[in-house]
Amino acid sequence: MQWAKRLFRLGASIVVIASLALAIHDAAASASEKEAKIGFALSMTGGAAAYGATQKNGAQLAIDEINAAAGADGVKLVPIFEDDASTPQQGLNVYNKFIHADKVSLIIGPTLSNTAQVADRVAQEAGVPVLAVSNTARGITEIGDYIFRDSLTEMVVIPNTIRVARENLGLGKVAVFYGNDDAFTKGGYDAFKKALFDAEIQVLSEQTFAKGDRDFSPQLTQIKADKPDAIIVSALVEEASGIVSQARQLGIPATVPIIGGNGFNSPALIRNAGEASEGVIMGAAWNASADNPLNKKFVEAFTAKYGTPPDQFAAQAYAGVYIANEAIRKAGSPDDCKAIRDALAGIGDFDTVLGKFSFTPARDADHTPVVQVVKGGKFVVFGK
Ligand code: 1QQ
Repeated sequence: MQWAKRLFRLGASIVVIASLALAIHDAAASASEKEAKIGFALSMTGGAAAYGATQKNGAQLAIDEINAAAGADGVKLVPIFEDDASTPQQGLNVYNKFIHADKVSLIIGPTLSNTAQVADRVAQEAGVPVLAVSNTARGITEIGDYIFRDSLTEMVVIPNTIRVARENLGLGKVAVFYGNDDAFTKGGYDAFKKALFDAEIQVLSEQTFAKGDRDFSPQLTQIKADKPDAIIVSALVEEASGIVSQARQLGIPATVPIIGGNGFNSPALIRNAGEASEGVIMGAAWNASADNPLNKKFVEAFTAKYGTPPDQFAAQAYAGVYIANEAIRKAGSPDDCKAIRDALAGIGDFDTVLGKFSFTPARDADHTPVVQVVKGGKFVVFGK
């Protein structure tokens, strides 16, 4: 018995010593390995959660691919995912954690422009570069020279949407419906208003709603009475889904198309509004059918990994990680924020799933927009 006990204790000590030695070895190895911490502030809860979930999947896929290909002397990307809860306050908390506790090299996010407007200021002040992958409102990159985005702005996408809609539908007069308490929905409204004016399309009436509204029937009843050729809507997907469903329930016929902005680019619109979403048109930065080899590979890999095809938000997040990785590699030192910022500014003609990618001198995205329509429960390219 005594012998057995001693033998057991001896065995246990050997295990402890061996695991200590292993731990020391691991620490030494990781100290010599190059790592770049990237903070992801994405909406996992709240009104923008439908966008955040797919952004996270797109980002994770890119990180897995990059790290698998990095090799022994390559830089490993270490993602830190946090929920910005779709609110400016939580976005700010997450940014402060990334900057002061995690000491990240770069931040990707936040999901909403409304959050970016507040949170990006602390990153700019701290000199930590930010790459937005879904902010489309005006005034985001103007916050400062550390703020970049790979998401096309509504000021670029919407004039194209209106032009294509007019050419294909012959719009003469429309009603406009928008959220008046969010940076993105208000910015989208401004962009629509200007594009409609430039295209000489008459605006019969303007209606507003607020975040979290569920009943849109008073405004839609007014819109129905105006008899527009189309309804222009600037909304995030939760409210957009309610507006689309209720418009058809109130008897506004499918011959009066609903035309939306970037908020409509989530499959959640089709899930929530079902049949009523058929024929809804929206401007986008990307469509799944885009015929470039990187995009085909991405759509296949994403579908295989998650069992569902990617949406535009997944594509922009995936492209964002590759753009960030390119800048980190070019910077030469994975935790030098200033060098990473400068390398980001120098990115041009870079192959991505969004096509050849360059930043404008104002650090915005610069590539061709598309127009999508919901057909057979899918987003397909609209127009000639
Ligand atoms: C913004 C947007 C949203 C639709 C992103 C999810 O474009 O907030 O700028």
